Amino acid sequence: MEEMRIPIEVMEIAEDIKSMKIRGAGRIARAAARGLLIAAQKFEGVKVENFLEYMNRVADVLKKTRPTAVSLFNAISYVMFRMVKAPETDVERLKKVVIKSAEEFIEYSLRAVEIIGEIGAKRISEGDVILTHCNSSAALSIIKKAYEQGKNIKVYATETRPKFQGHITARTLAKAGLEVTLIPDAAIRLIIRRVDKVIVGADTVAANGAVINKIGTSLVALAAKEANVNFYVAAETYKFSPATVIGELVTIEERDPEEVVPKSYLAKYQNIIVRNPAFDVTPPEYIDVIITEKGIIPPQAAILILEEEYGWAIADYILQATRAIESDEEALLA
Ligand code: RUB
Repeated sequence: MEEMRIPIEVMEIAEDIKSMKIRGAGRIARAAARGLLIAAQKFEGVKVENFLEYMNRVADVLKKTRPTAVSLFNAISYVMFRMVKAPETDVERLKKVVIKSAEEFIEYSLRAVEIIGEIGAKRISEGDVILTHCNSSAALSIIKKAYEQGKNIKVYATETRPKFQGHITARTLAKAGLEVTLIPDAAIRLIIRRVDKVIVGADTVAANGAVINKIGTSLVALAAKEANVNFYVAAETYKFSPATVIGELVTIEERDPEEVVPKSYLAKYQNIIVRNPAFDVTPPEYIDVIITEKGIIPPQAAILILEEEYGWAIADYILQATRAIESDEEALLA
């Protein structure tokens, strides 16, 4: 039988994530869940094995869009794990499992951002000056909530080169009524002296509490540490990476140099190398707390969140590693 083609709507979601039309770790995760949902709805056929093979192909396409935000992979495994473990033996019922799981994930994710706002706003005091980098829905949820509670706060938003996500942040906050000042990234060390708190989002939180976020975040953290300014990270628990528990490193996305300089520049100066890493790693020593929907934790407690939320995934990785060792040993003995 001919392979069922991946629906155009799913390919469009994948393309929108790649091109950053859909961006930000939370949005990417919800878009991937929506992609799986649409794929399940559109499947035509009655054979379970065909459905599973097709859903795995869809998951692979979505996983290949951007490499750094673990939220993407966690959203996909949330849905796919439930599909694989479901006792259902007919396609229509399996489709329902996928649709329900994807809806559950999306709902959970939106709620988590709201709860982070509620919890994080308690850490914001009247008169605070806050600096944020890039554009994080979780970080903005805290800032907006504190403002809605009547706290008189001001915000510095970094431009966030080369893609200028800071402009989205500035516009969002200004629209909500806040006083916001947009600054070039290079002004961070000068401005930090006027700042009380830094709040940023996360693409991935590693098992040791290191936070991977938009390029430049670790420089903000460095400046904050030097100036004794609190550094908060707002991150839903699906941004914690179970693979880092077994030693996997987080891939830092390197994007097209054309986002940094125009094509004509690259053509003219062919002997100049232009690099465009999209994320960096902020070590746990630079982070005061991580604000999650399950509460506020020190970065060193990331492993506890991972054990609680992703114990099953970690156990699975360890099982795979054990099997690999055993099969190596068997090969040696043979
Ligand atoms: C976005 C970015 C954001 C995190 C968190 O990078 O680094 O800070 O994804 O965002 P990009 P959120 O623009 O390259 O996707 O809190 O909205 O999930």
